[in-house]
Amino acid sequence: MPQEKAIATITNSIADFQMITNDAFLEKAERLHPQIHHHPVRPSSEVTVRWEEGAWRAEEKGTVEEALERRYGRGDSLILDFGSHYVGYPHIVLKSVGSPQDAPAYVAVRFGETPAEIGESTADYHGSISSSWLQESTSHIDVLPGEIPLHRRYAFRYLQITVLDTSPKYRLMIDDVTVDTVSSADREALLPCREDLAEDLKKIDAVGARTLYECMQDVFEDGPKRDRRLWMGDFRVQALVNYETFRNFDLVKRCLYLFAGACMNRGQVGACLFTAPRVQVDDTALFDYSLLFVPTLFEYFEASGDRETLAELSETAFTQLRIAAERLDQRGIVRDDPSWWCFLDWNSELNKQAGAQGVYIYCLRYGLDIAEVLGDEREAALIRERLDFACRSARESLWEPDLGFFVSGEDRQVSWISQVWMVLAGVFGREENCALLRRLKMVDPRIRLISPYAHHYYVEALCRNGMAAEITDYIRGYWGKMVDAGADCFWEVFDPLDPDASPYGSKAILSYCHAWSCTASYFIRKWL
Ligand code: RAM
Repeated sequence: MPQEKAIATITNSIADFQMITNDAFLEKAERLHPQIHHHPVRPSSEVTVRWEEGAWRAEEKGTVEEALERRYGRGDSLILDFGSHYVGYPHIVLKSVGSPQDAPAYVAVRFGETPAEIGESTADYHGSISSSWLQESTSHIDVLPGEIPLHRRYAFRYLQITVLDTSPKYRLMIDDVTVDTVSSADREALLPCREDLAEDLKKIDAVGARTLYECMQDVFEDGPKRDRRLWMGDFRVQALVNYETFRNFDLVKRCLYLFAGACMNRGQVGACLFTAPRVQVDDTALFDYSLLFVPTLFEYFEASGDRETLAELSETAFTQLRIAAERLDQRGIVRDDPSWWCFLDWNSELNKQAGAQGVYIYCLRYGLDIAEVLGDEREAALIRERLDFACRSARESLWEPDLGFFVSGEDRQVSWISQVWMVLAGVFGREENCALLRRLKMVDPRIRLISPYAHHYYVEALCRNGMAAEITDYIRGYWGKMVDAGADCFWEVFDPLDPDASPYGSKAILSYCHAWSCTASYFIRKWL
């Protein structure tokens, strides 16, 4: 695939962007600011990283004590392994030995969630998103003993320290290395998974729960390395896993209030939010992400029983459905366009029209649930009407009986994700849905699922259609393969057929602890 095709368009700032705030909602979100749990962690060994059999691998070199006894001069380097993935603030104290320190120590540090980020040259990075996400830093230390000044929070398992210079008269030693790890998830609160599960599934569940733990910070972050922010699509699936694991309802509630408290034009929920220096919705609108506020709100109510929040935020949910309805053409089909208007997945060849229609219908159903629970008959009637229209239109304009698939866009593309969302939308009944899912597997259309996020919705479609018996093998074959490849947390992108795939044109910039991939734990705990 040519490079330009592999790199996704990730900007779609809207020209007349405005932020619409609701101060009462933002104040509620502020009051729900989570407590952050701190745990100090030390490295567990020294490793070397090298390229072997087509991948960067870490190999044990010795103990941390041995590394701390060594003296380091210009050009020397060491790599410490913390034994698993952590998010936190590292403290690295250096001291000088030999003659008095007659020049600053000049050191570089690099952090890697995987050995690849240590092995690959960051100077060669030419990806489509900022290189500033690469976790490295250089600094001068004028007075030793002293700490390497690191102000950022890092997400990593591996830490490389390289001495760029000392002086001919003194050497460096490492006095102490710790990391103050942080998460708003209480690790004591993690519900145990079923005892009788097979060991490999327990391992997959543990990696999923760890992924969520690492991403639970001030908000549900998409990835603690990158983008470190609240994305609606990621948040929806994180909340689902959270209900089965840490059950931190307040963090979900906080994020719901943040999205509702800082909307885009006309009250549209933004694709993502920043929380510092102040709450700010990004100027990116994604059709599916805005809509996913609706199921996220309803599922929060189902899990927590918090009817007050459901009532207070219902108008925000209904607004998303109204705005989405405006995008329908006269046939009742979501209008397509060449920009990055809808997400669904990272497949750069994917046409989003049919998938978007599916998301719209799926979210209408949750909207109906909300209206019914609240006894809002007027809204319920309106949604029922929209539902009928959108389903009928999908059957008439997007269903291709000769192919046995839903088609998308002008070129009538058949993709995996279009079928998945149409099944989830319930455009047909269960029997037809099951037949469609079986046909999908058999025919295996070329436009396949790339991100763990898209794989989530495929597995969800199986579960909701009584095909949960098939998910065990699927979880093993997808999330299990990441574990086999050494994942401490699940990755942002994983395509078993193209292990080097990256939507940003580089593997070094990928997030290897990415929230939307933690949902194996949800399926294992809720559906197996
Ligand atoms: C990336 C992140 C995020 C995702 C968006 C669409 O920036 O991976 O998790 O939700 O894309």
